[in-house]
Amino acid sequence: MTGPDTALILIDIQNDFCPGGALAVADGDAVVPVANALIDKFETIVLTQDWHPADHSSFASNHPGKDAFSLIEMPYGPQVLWPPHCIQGSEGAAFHKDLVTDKANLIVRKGFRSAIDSYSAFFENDHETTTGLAGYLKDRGISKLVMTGLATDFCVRFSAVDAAKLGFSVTLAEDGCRAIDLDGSLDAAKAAMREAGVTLTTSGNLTFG
Ligand code: VGL
Ligand code: ZN
Repeated sequence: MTGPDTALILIDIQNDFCPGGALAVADGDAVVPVANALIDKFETIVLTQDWHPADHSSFASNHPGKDAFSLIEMPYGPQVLWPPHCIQGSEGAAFHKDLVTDKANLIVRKGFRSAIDSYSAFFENDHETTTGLAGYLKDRGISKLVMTGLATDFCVRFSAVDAAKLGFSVTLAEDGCRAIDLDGSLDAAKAAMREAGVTLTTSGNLTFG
């Protein structure tokens, strides 16, 4: 069991990112047993849940003439357009049925404002609007984070990098992650995480101290 200064953050382990989902990540459901095994080792567990209104500006369907996986410029910077996914209250937005969610202390929903996406669990895509998660963790005396989930190159990447920038010690369990991998985005994500000081390892190699 880890100490009270450490939390497990499980990113977006939701139906739409698993095989058969609207934005399926190859082998996405393979992360579920890895996440469940980790849950037993932590006192503090936070789940994130991608949670979009149907008119969300990250959906290609809300930009006539634009294709999914193309890039547009938003007031806050470049944004990939996605197939509609994780619509609030839908089955696609629900956590994978085998994920053990009962032990979660907090569920952080993100991407709920139509005008702005939120990959990171800490800041929306303008990199300024906070979700409040850092305050929650700091108030509880948590300084170390273990992260895993979906997708490595988007929500996991930005959550891990933001957490490291905020001063948390961040370890990524790579076997509990799967990537979308658009145009080299997985390699870019790994480089960005390493650059930010995130430790990349596997769940079997985590050292708890
Ligand atoms: C994600 C794209 C759009 C993710 C969420 O969880 O990585 N990716 N929304
Ligand atoms: Zn999303």
